[in-house]
Amino acid sequence: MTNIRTNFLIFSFLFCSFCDAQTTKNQEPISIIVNDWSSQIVLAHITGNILNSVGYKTKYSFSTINEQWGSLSQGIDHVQVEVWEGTMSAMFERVIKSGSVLDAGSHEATTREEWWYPTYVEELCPGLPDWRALKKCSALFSNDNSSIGRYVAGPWEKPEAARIRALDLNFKIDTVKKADDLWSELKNAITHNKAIVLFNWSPNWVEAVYEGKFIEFPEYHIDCEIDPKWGVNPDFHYDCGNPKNGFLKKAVWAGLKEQWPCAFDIIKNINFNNENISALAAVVDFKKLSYEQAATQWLNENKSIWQQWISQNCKAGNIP
Ligand code: TMO
Repeated sequence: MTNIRTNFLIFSFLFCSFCDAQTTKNQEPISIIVNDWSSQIVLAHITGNILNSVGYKTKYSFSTINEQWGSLSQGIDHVQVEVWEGTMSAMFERVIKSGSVLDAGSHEATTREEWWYPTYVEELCPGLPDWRALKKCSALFSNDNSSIGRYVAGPWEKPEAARIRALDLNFKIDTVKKADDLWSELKNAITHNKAIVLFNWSPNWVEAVYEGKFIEFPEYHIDCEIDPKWGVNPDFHYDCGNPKNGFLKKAVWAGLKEQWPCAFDIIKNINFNNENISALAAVVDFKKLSYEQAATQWLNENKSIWQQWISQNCKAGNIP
């Protein structure tokens, strides 16, 4: 009697804890990374809402682009919806190789991250967008009446100092703390018709609102980063610009595929083009809606698009 009872208890304990573990695992929130620029945050919220619509729990987790790879590799965070080639390819390729992170496919959008100016600056500094014009006009970009120009950099690591040295530009770097600081610098310069050159990227809200161009540095080539002899300066690396037509990818923690298979399918299908992303960023940075409002508005207006990203066997209530 005691034996049967004990066996039953052990059996039910094992059996139920197994069941619970399965459902609990599936119902754990999927952690979506949010970074510090608007389109990424809106896309993260769009992704979260789509995953919620089929029954998954989600949460948002702030991370810098440098710190995110550790938490994504360890399964502390699970989804990154905007992997930019220009700022992230080196780390991305490393975690893909290690097997801890999966490439969840590319968006249609192509990307560029580079020095940028509003078009009227061409009248002040003829020869732009060719980078050699900056050599003659550095004083125009000065903020302290010196001959040294000021480049306003974003809070994301780029080889700017190396480029300035390799191309022998008379410029100093002023690094702002957040994206909004770039935009207030830009608006201030435009208001006063003052020369400015700052970090910008595409797709972004700026191109939806202002006319401007990227500086054309010598065309990027991988050898520019690894062989000093390559390019206009035989002594230094980085005598070139950032890549043009860079990729924009999605990445997930490798375990996501087994733990939340429908989520994996959905994330692979998520796809935005340049216009979509630029418009979504403008809704926040120009029209001043919140990230969540921008996401909800897009979801309401584009049901036919995002519902196609959900495969038949993953419709609500039926998620494996
Ligand atoms: C990573 N970013 C899009 C801000 O250049």
